[in-house]
Amino acid sequence: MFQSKPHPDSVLHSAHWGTFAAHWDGRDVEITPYPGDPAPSPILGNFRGALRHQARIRKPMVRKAWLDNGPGPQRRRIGDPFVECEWDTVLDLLAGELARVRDGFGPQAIFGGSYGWSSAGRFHHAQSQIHRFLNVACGGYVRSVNSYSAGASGVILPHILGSFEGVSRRNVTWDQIREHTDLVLAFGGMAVKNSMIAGGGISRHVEPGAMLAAARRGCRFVTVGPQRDDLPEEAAAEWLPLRPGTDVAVMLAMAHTLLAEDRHDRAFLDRYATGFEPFARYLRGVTDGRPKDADWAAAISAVPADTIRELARALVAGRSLIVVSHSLQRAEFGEQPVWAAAALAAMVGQIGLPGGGYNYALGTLGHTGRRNVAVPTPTLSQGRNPVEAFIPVARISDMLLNPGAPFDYNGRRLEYPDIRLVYWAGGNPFHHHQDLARLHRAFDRPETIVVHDLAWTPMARVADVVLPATMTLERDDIGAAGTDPLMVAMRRVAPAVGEARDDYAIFSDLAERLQAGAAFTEGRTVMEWLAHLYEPTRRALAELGADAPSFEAFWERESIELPQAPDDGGMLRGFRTDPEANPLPTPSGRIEIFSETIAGFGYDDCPGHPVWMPSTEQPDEAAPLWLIANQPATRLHSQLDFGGYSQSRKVGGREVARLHPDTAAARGIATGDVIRIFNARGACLAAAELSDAVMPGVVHLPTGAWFDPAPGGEGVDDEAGAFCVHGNPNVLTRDVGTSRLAQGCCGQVTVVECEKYAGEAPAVRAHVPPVGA
Ligand SMILES: Nc1nc2c(c(=O)[nH]1)N[C@H]1C(S)=C(S)[C@@H](COP(=O)(O)OP(=O)(O)OC[C@H]3O[C@@H](n4cnc5c(=O)[nH]c(N)nc54)[C@H](O)[C@@H]3O)O[C@H]1N2
Ligand SMILES: Nc1nc2c(c(=O)[nH]1)N[C@H]1C(S)=C(S)[C@@H](COP(=O)(O)OP(=O)(O)OC[C@H]3O[C@@H](n4cnc5c(=O)[nH]c(N)nc54)[C@H](O)[C@@H]3O)O[C@H]1N2
Ligand SMILES: [Mo]
Repeated sequence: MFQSKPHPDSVLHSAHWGTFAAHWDGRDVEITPYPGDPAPSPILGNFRGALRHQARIRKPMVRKAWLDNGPGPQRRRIGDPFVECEWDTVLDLLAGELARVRDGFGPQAIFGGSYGWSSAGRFHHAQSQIHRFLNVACGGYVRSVNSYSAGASGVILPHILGSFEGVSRRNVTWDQIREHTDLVLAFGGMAVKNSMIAGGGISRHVEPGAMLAAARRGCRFVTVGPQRDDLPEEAAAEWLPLRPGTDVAVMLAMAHTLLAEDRHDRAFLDRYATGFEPFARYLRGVTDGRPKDADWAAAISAVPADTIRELARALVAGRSLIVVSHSLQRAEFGEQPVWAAAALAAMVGQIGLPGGGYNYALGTLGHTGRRNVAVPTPTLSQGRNPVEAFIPVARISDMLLNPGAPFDYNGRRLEYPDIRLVYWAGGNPFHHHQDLARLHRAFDRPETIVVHDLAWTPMARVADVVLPATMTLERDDIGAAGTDPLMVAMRRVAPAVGEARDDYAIFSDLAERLQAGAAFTEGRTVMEWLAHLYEPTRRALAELGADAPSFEAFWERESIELPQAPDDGGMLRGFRTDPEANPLPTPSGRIEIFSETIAGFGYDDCPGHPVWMPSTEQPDEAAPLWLIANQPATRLHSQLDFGGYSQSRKVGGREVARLHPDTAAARGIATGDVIRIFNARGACLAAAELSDAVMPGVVHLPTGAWFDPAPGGEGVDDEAGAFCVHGNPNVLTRDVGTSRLAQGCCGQVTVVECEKYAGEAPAVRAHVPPVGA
């Protein structure tokens, strides 16, 4: 797939999935992974065939109906025709529309949350660019808070442990695990296809090697979850199949075992935690008459009771680490597994020890398990946003459908703003959001939708104004992440396709038309910006006495190594060492097993200590199977779905859904069959693959296949929901918040039925541009 030796004319570049050398021969790119990377990601293969793919947007385009009828609520459909526009014309039109909304309704009528991963470069980072533009030129915007990744954990961890970063990114490292850990108990696993990714770039994929070394030393890895391959072969792991959404029952039962057998660390709890007593009463069943013992949890989770008890004992028998992946909390009541695991780890008493305790989300991204960079990395200032209104990021359909309606969030009662204009750059809501039929209806409400993207994603196809953005390989930038030692001069590999322009160039020209040109550009060219963003890093390097080349020298060398902070366990180690001097930033300064603050909110869906609450959606006759809709192994989200590697893993152009041979046999399904996966919200087609790595009763369909409604262009029926012929699971997922506390997304699991598709399956046309393009 890759060239082993870089082409002599290749330049260094970087993506969220790895550092690489690239060479453009006028038709395609040759990619060579960074030589220092022990396990390069195959996702690099998605650059093959991508630059000049027909899915690229080549000209500014305006949706015909919007051009003809003007701004206003309207039916927007994926199959709508578009009209080409010259840059000057479209920028005049858009500047006029932005001014109309800003001056008529105020910036609180503009939704600029623009959630999405965009690309690795820190200057052309689309989120930074759009937020800076809206602040400088439009007086601000309605923003979104938290993420689809960590919607529930991002809100609950500050209440109970104090700092999200301190429990995820600056905690236990892979080096500590190699050396110290005896048992890693990973709820949701630590799939290496996930840790291949790190926002801003990743030069070395160390996880498989670290797991191999630890396993060889005798470290035991256990993955708990519906799929076996959430831990790699290197970990030589045990797999405990678990019914989706039932982890909390298992965690509580482990806690119960420690309590009943008096194996919990009472001295640790006394010194470092608060609120253990009410939790212990709940474990014993004093409050509800139901002890949370292993037999109770076995019936709920399908994990045998003896296994639960044995693992609980193993947790206190040596150095143990409890890991909870993001996936567990991307579900209804997703706050609970994050909190229950913290309570269990507090009872084990190893929080803050090398290689032990609790590391939230270790291995779900390449940001965790590493030392942090000791100097600041380049960041573009976004300016100040004076608009107060915001939404928890996954409440977008709720906001657009119910302007003025109240909602709860983290102890506050808020109101959805009334949005007239939606502006998106660097994200794909038809990838990231749930219940796409509902999202589709929600996008009928705004008066105008603007999108910058490099390709005709479904989001671009429902927009009114579509501006072609360059892709990362078509511009110069700096790649850096706070968790990677390599800072990369990302040099331009290929000329821009068609009339595509950098987001920065587009926003500069729009700002100029809105009398904010100089404030936006500060008079800098792209190269001057890169030098400007580089300077704080260079200064900090010089202060440390480290190698601190000038910008020109850095650009010439193409990369520099940044010094790393010590592997010191961060906040939790400091707390353990001296809890009086280094209290946790929680109200009590300790680990909160009971939170007065959360209890004070009075939410029945997130009470004052961790509790077991089954999802309100359970398999039934109409939808007897669990669907796992997780991160794809073949790309980052929906990015470059049309690229070489992603395409090579589809079957008949469709995404692959895995199911257990027994589940398949009961439905007469064989590997390679086109299947229809459906529930009350919609349906999608996928190519079946039988696999015993998936537990019976579960269908696994990763996200990222572009939403492709059935022929006729509509594909979204008010009655039948959305029908996607390509395999996007978000036509099936549920658009509800995790709880009133965090309002995170619940995209990870839902319930479905599936069947062999009868008749001729419609061809996938997801990557064919719309009429007029
Ligand atoms: N059912 C379900 N849904 C999920 C998840 C799940 O597990 N299950 N996971 C969720 C999670 S954790 C996340 S983070 C989200 C991810 O959701 P997103 O971040 O929205 O997904 P991406 O596909 O990364 O979208 C990035 C978009 O930016 C475009 N882009 C790239 N570079 C540039 C650029 O320089 N300029 C511009 N203008 N555009 C650019 C790409 O073409 C792409 O369309 O999805 C969430 N959705
Ligand atoms: N290749 C690739 N890697 C990625 C991404 C990508 O798009 N592609 N996205 C990145 C991003 S933005 C994020 S936020 C992270 C997300 O990281 P995660 O959310 O952790 O990743 P997922 O693959 O969605 O889920 C991991 C596993 O959890 C298991 N699981 C699902 N439900 C349950 C459950 O109820 N209980 C248990 N115990 N296990 C369950 C599934 O078997 C699944 O394979 O991944 C990152 N890594
Ligand atoms: Mo994410």
